[in-house]
Amino acid sequence: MTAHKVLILMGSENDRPVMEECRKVLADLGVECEMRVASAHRTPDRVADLAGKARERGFGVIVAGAGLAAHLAGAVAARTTLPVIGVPLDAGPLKGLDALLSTAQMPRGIPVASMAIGSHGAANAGLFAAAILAVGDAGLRQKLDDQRREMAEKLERQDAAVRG
Ligand code: RP5
Repeated sequence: MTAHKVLILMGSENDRPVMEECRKVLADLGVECEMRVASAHRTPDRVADLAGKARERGFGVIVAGAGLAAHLAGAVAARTTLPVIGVPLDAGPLKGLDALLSTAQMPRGIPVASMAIGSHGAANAGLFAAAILAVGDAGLRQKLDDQRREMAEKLERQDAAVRG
């Protein structure tokens, strides 16, 4: 069975406004997703349960957004071989650098893909999740190609306006 859904996890409801960017991107592409709050250190059993059962529940990719050095993406990846995309969030004095390092610097053996800090990373996590699912879904691939073309056309119009 081809898995088409994306599970979006976040460490706190306070992460939600940024992680909604991921959900919006996936909704625009018609990709079904489920969003849940689960913390690597405050609700580790929930994280383990969600990650461990994700494949059998039909998810093909997991996106994990967290701030500070909460290492949610790594904790999720420890429980599944589904692709895990981490979104480091700005939630403290280090402005997300702590979360970036805890996501990007995973030790060999348990990989996570790290996006940029904050809303650009959350949106790109949605696009990257869609790109992974599109490997086995020609319709989704076409939607991603169409988006890229529209983006380029918009820049061409901007260039024409600037050129005068
Ligand atoms: C992390 O700690 C969460 O992902 C959040 O970004 C950060 C702070 O959590 P709250 O105190 O806002 O719940 O686990």
